[in-house]
Amino acid sequence: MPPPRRLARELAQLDGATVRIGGHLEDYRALGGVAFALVRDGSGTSQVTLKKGVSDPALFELLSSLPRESVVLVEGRVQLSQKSNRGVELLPTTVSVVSRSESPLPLGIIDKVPTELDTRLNHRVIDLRKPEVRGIFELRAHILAGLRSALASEGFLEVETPKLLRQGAEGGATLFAVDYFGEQAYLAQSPQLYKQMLISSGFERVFEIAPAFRAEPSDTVRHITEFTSLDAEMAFPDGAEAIRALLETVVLQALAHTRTALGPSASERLAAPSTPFPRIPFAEAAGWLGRSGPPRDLGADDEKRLAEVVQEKFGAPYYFLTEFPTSVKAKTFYAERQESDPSLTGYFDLYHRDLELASGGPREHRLDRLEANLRSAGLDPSGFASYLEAFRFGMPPHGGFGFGVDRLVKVLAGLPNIRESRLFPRDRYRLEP
Ligand code: AMO
Repeated sequence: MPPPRRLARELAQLDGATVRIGGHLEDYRALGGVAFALVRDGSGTSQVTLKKGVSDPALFELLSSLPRESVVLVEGRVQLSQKSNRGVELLPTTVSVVSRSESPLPLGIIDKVPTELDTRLNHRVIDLRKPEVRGIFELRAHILAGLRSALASEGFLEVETPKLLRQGAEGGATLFAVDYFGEQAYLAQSPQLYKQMLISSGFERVFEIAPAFRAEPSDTVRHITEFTSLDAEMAFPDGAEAIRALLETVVLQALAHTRTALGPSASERLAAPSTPFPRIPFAEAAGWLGRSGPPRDLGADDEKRLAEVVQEKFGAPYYFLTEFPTSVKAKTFYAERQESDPSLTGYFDLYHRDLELASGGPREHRLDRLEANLRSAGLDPSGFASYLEAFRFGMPPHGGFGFGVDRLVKVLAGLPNIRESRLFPRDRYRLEP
């Protein structure tokens, strides 16, 4: 019986033991009378040390001829060693090749030469072997766990809604059509209609973390065609402010959870931002930007300028843009128009510098007004019969938000491009791997 396989991070506790390690052969270097092989597993890298006159000469031959990234199993004795960077090394007795890598590699794992993002994504399986790339997904997993536990502790029930739909919720231009047994169906752009319907079912507080699909033709560092949306919806919110306060709490708790999980290795980007985040009415922001005429949605240049002004005035990275004009949200038929001024909604966006992270607000829960909103968005209410049914038999006032998880990961990991926040991103030009 061979000894059990151990992970690189366990070796320091196993001085003197005979163990097996297994993983990718990251590097092999011969220096005079000694040679070092680095074997990487999911926990880190082990140093295998071969010594002339001590180790089997066949092992030098085998390891020196093996292409990098081949998978090997190495059996040997663990020895603590001041000379090794890791403080521990493995003195091998046998090496078996489990899977020989082809050579050359499409991209290097340990070479410091920068590789184009496109090349990295084309060979993503190899790219993901780099510890710093894998670290993004460890961070992502902590952020997701933090978001989940934040919402659960606020009394939200996690739900899953269908992703194959008969109608869109976020405008026709970004719908992906699917042939559904001869019928036209669409991939969900968001769980918007379903999270609202669950409020009518009496679920009170729900959230979902799931893929959302948008046929987004623009090739930017912040748009992808498949993203992860965190959606929350609550009954009887105490105005838009209660929804913003929830979003703020969720961001703070997710950051706190991630800091705790990562401990001392947590980066500065995870530090708690001061609260409350500034709340800036849309009209005021438009004024700062020197805009005149009817309100228009912000473009990328406006967002950049706005972020600079907010930085100057408040020194705050996170802020809310509030009270979106009804005309800017004309397509957002589910957004409630303000009672006191129907030219405004209670809708808001959460920004981190110039990047929109989330949108939300109070919903229209009155059937007649909702139908009117649908019509003014150019939509036929008869196409939304099952959604509208939820409003016919008693619908509580409600509200919530949609939060782009990949954008949050982009910010917190300091990534230049949102594509790097996903294992296998999808965009206008990329459908594999
Ligand atoms: P919205 O369309 O603003 O609102 O989307 C919510 C958040 O989702 C993220 N997002 C994207 N992330 C990456 N690539 C994309 N193509 C993309 N599109 C959107 C953004 C955005 O802020 N139903 C409403 C939410 C609500 O009212 O509850 C909605 O979907 O971070």
